[in-house]
Amino acid sequence: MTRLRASEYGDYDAMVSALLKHEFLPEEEVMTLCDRARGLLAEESNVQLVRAPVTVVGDIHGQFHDMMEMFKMGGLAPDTNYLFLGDYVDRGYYSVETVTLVVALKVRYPDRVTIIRGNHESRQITQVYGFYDECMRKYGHAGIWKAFTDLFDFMPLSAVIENKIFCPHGGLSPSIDTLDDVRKIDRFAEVPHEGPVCDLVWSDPDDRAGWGMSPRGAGYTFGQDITEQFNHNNGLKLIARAHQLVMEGYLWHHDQSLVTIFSAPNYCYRCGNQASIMEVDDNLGTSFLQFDPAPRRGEEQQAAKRCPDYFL
Ligand SMILES: [Mn+2]
Repeated sequence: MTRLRASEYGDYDAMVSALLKHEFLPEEEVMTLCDRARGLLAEESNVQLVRAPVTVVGDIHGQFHDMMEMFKMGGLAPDTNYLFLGDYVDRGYYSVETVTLVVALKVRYPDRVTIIRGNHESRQITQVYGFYDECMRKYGHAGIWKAFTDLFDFMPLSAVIENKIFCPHGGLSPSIDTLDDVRKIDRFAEVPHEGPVCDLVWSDPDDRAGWGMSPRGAGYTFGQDITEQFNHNNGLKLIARAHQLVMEGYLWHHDQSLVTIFSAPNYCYRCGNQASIMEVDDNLGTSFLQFDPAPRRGEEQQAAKRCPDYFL
């Protein structure tokens, strides 16, 4: 693994501190950060092994101030280990600040912070749902968007906590029976329109058994039988995933063999939901910390009536 030189830790400490204070990061520093992160992520597995204890975070979607509320509750790296399940960008007004901080935490604390790819960590989706426009607005050209979306290709597709809790952004795939099937994928590319990578970031659990068509138009729905078979085949106790708005911030499915975690409170500044993060202790016990949004500020105050669909 490419390690920071001792002198560089100080640089990244300063960068993390500045980002936590919501200071603007100059373009050259963002570029350097993305370069460094790419080197780190390139070495990681498609199923990145994570040690307990760890706190698992679902979708954030550019709600930077709410992420600060989350850190107040959950603690900050390196005191708290974090696993972020993707969807850092789009929808909210602070995708740039959010993804920059998450990546900076990864670079500063590579063994304590794990980041995986969500369906929004994609060139195509970010051009429609806000991140591209925000980069243009904040940096004046598409270079920062290109640097981040190039980095997204290197993010792991999933993580596994102590080989017992499997964590993709979305869900399972009919093309994947085992964790080794995931490990064999060549992931270093844009999220495709179909196939196992697409399914890992797009699929959802469902009350109906078996595989179903997804109303999202990408990935599949899968029933309790699929989840239980997958967990049994792979010696897993749980699948923990994000990707769906759930009003309490977390929701158990499939007789507690799968859980959804959603970490964007009052999603899109209008959904009225609580958010949560999941703490996994040394014995792989799980507990949920729920949190409400930070007070609205700036553009957030004009945010009502946006977000006509919540599928993405
Ligand atoms: Mn998603």
